[in-house]
Formats: sequence, structure tokens, C-alpha cells
Amino acid sequence: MTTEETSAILQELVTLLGSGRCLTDEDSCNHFGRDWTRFATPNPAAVLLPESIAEVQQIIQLARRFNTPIVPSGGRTGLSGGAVAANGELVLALDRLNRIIDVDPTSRSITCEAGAITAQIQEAAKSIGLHYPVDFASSGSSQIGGNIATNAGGIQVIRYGMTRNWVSGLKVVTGTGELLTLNRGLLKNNTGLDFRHLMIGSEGILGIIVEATLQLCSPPTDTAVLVLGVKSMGAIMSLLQRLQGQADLLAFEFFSHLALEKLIAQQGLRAPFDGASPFYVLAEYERQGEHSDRELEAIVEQVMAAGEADDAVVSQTIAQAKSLWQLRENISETIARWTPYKNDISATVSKVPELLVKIGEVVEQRYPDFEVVWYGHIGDGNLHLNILKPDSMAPEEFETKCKSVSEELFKIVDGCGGSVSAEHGVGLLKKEFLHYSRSKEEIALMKSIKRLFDPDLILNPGKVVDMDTAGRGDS
Ligand code: 2HG
Ligand code: ZN
Repeated sequence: MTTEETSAILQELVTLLGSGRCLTDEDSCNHFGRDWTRFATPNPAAVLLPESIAEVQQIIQLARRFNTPIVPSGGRTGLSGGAVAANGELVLALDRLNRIIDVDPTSRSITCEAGAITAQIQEAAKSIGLHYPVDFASSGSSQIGGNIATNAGGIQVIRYGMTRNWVSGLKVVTGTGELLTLNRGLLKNNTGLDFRHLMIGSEGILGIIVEATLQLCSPPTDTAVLVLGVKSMGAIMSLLQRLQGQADLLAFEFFSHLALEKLIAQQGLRAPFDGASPFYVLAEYERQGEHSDRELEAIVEQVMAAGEADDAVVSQTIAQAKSLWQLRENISETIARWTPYKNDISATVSKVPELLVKIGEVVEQRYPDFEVVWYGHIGDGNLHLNILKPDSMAPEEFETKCKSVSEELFKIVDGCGGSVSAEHGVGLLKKEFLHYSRSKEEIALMKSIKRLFDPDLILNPGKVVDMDTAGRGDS
């Protein structure tokens, strides 16, 4: 866009929103122009804060007229660059569209605007004795629209599944400014193609999610957290199998000793027990009475007697459960200081042992000098492998080195039938690796579908797939 075009559209946007909701100051551009990845320098033309669906539609119409790209922005807690605006785009931030519209105990659902914060929704569910079960460390700042646009996972997927499972209705403004009302909060609606599911996980390339209806469930009753120090990754998977036979698991997570060391050094957290182990498993489960508790204790004793685990602790109070959870939930934030190169890979749970062995070999050979932090939702088959940048190394050199290893890692992931992005999405960071998880035909279909919903290619350009803007043939 030329400078004249930019100032012309900005003038119209100020007329529409007022200067208080069309921001161009440096602080706002820096704040709203990026997500948690921090790798790109934000450079949006402006940040827009609509307060109604009609305003979102009008913004899209203007963006079409001026052929100006739009980057939708939620809580900006993403980890794949999906909300980065580095090329003079307009950031459409949903922060002011944050009302809870309806809490319906009979339908067991909540309808809210896209900017509602996850924790706000969880609280609203609680107020009627129900539960919104998609949860993660960023629930205090992530917005539901962003969660839906990335089909966010989190810490209890083993029990409740991903965000997709809980969305029964959506309102979406497409790239033509049309408002689509999808599925109307219905539990049963077999009337042809379900565009709701196309929008979930589409990372803002098909439409702007403006409203959602979410299903709720009964809260788990009596839960406890078990942390176990285990000797090997193999032991983690056999423990999962044994526990699943006995306990109603809400979460089954793991982290390596290096993660624990960083948590202790950076955050002053306490180790779960005195001795150190190579890995730790954190399992949360719903207690089923004393008999079941004894069975669980027996499993832990067997695992220790078999030499697979060193030590174990079970929470006795809610406060203790919370502080054990910090050992897993605070890892990402704690290691952010080393600008880690992040991997978010997955395989079916039965393939995880093979994946772990093969990835372990590559990591040992190719990252001998880097600190590697292993953690993740191992019970869902999801591993977060974070490579920490040595302080002395330039970011560009670090990235180049890590990327070349990624090719190797992703071949292994592909060979195991897995995914190069389990829950963080594709955004900018995984785009060049998408072909390891999706076929040529699928990627071509993604591009054709994008053209249907966004014919002028104004929505979140450059994210997920690269479109050819010169001709019709997409790259
Ligand atoms: C988590 O599971 C988040 O803690 C962040 O998905 C993962 O930092 C990461 O790589
Ligand atoms: Zn995660």
C-alpha cells in the first residue's frame, strides 16, 4: 500500500471507530502486533478495537476496498506467530468484544463474544455449578476466539479433548464481510457441511470469529495429583498404561530434570521430593474412593519395585495439588528467557515410545552443545521439545542450526504418522514444514477453500499457507 492509501484508509477507520479505537502509537503497535513467539518485529499500520460485530464487518469492507491485510488478534498467547503483524497490516483486536452474552444451565452452555478471556468463561461456568474444561497456563489472558481459531489443547486433553469438542456454535465474519451463523449452539444438526469445524483451527485465514457458544460439563469432583520421578522415557509410557487401567485420568504430563532445575533456579519452586530423577510424570485423576486409592498406591509401589521410578508424592490438599501443577505449567514461561526453539510434535499414543527413542537419538547427535528441555502432554502423544539458545550465540545462527535439525525431526515424526504441530498451530513458524503432516492435495484444497471465504486474500496473509497473489496458481 502507498502512504496515501494508508492515510486514506486510516482516515476512514478513525471516522468509523474514533481515534481512541484506531491506534497508531508505537506502544500499541508493539503490544498488539505480536504473540508470545517474540521473533518478529511488530510493524502494523494500526490497531483497531471494534466493539460490535457490525464494526468488524465495516472494517472488513474497508480493508477489501483498500486491499489492506488484516491480522486478527486475541490474547496473543500463541506460539507459532499466527498473530504477528510485521508488514503494515491492520491488527483487528477482539479485546473490546468480550461480553458473556448468555449462561444457559438447561442447555449447559455459554455464549460469549470472541474476546472473552478463558478464565472469565471458566468462572461463569462455575457460577452455575458447571465446568468449561479446556485449560492451560495462559487461561488468564488467552481469549476464546483465539483458542477456537487455533483449536487450543492444554493440560486435560486426555480427558476432555481439544477446544473443538466444546464449540457448539460460532458467528464468523468472512473475508467478504458476510456474517455466518454456524450451528446455532445445537447438539444435533445434520444439515450438510459443518463450516463451524472448518473455522475451528483455521488461524484467522478464513474469517474473524466474533461470537461462540460453548458446551459445559459437570466439574470433576475429588481430584488428586500424583508426581512420580521416573528413570526413563520408556517407564513413562508403561506407567501411563498401568494408570489408565486403574484411574480416571484428567491429565498425564511429563517433564525432564532440566526443566525442574530451571524452575527451581528461576522461580524458586520446590522439588517434589528430595532425590532427582531423569524425568517426572504428573498425573491428575478423579478419586474413586479408598479402594481405588489403594490400587493406585499398589501400582506406584510396583513401578518403584521394578526399578522404573525413584520416588512419588500424592497431593493431600488442593493447595498442594496446585503447587505440584506449577512444576509443569510454569515451564514454558520459565525457559522463555533462553528464547527457545520450540517443537510441538505428536503421534498416536501407541507410537510415542518409538517416537521418543528416535527423537532422543537425533537430539543426542545433533544438539550435543545445547540444553534441551523435554516436557509435554505425553498422555495425548504430544511432546514439547524446547532447545535453549546459549547466551553467547546469535539468534540467527541458533535458528539456522535448529531449523536444519527440524527437517530430520519432522521426517521421523512423519515416519511415525505424527504431526509437526500438535496444538500450537502452523502460523508462520511451521508453514515451511506443513508438508510433513499434510499432503500436496490437502494443502491445495486449503488454498482453494481460503479463496472461497476470502477472495481478496486480506485475512491473515502469509499464515498457514502461502497464496500466490499475482495469478490464480498458488505457490
Ligand atoms: C505447554 O504445554 C504449552 O506448556 C507451551 O503448550 C509449550 O512452551 C511450549 O513449548
Ligand atoms: Zn502444551
